[in-house]
Amino acid sequence: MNADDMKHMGPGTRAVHAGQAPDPSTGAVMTPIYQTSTYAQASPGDHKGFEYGRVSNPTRTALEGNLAGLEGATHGICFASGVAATDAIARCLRPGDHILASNDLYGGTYRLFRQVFGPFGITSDFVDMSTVAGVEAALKPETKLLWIETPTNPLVRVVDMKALVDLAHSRGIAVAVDNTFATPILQRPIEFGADLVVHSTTKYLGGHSDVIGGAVLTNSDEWADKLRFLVKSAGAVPGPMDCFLTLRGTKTLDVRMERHCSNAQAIAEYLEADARVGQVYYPGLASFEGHELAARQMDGFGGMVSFLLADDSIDAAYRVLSSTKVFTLAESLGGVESLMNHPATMTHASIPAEERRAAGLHDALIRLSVGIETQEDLIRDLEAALSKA
Ligand code: P1T
Repeated sequence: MNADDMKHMGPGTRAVHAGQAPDPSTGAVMTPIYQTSTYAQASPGDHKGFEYGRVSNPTRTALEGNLAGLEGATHGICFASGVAATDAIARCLRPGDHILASNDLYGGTYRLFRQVFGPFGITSDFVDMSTVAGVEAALKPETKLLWIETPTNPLVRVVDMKALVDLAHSRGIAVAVDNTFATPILQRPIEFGADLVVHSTTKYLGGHSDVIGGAVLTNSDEWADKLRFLVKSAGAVPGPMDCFLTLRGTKTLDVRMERHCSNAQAIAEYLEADARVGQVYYPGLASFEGHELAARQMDGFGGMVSFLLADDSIDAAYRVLSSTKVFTLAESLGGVESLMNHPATMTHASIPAEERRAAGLHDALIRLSVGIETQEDLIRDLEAALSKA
């Protein structure tokens, strides 16, 4: 199937087939792991489209085509990690430029913008993106990039992509959406006008917690050229084995997301009904602020749930974080196995405590990445842990 055929296919078909065809030299149905650093040339410049492994690799090309197909993009560019993908986009800015990002976002993105790009004269601010007016007020004449996460990490706030894209484009500002939490099964930011879609493929796309990777998907030839130039020149590329593992992961993305969503919905409802639990953050709850917007712009509410205990002390949170048997206490998310995380000391520790708190991220917040295990086992595990709170 070519890219035109693929446009008419559903997400499950795209996940399995986009970017991949039987290997032309052997007919191998699954994309081989082209474990090579270089490619033979018949005479200088006479080659089969591949010259050197940093620039391109057929396993990587298949993954790039697959991810582009899933996001409805014409270009896919893969990186060694999610932060390497973010880094490449920020490298396209110039000293004096300004990034406006969500104040609830992955801590590593904050650290990259502030501590790595700040000293090069690229400034950044982090604001609540729940209202267009709030974002508009924070824009500066030098703002060149609007960085959206939706749902956000870790408070799963839902951001109105269409409204913010319209605002940014009216000022000539590029929009990047980190779609890691939603995945292209649940939301495709390009449909809302985003210029760039970013993924930590380490998460749901890989899906098995066994590989680190990142990707940028775009319909812009200009952005794709800039990013491919950076792939070649800065070299943060994923190896062929990692691309193969990620490609193996995306084949089951559609079915995995169904289970992540149904398990997360059941867990969020269970937690909301329990007196030992305080606020529950999940876009699938009718009581959640972003619920209606999520229902409009997403095809499901995702697998990430955060919550506070009614006793919102750190001690009580630590007791719960240390007493589960099915949920594993670990950073990361999006794998088949359920994980539990304490953002304040783990994934978001690089954001200064005052800024975290001002953004609504409580020190005792617990974040769940709900896996695909049997639902009753997950709920029993949480029940036992809550009894220790
Ligand atoms: O870990 P890496 O593949 O480099 O991806 C960075 C990244 C980018 N964007 C989002 C929304 C992310 O959540 C992450 C990584 N996040 C975690 C490790 C975490 O546990 O939140």
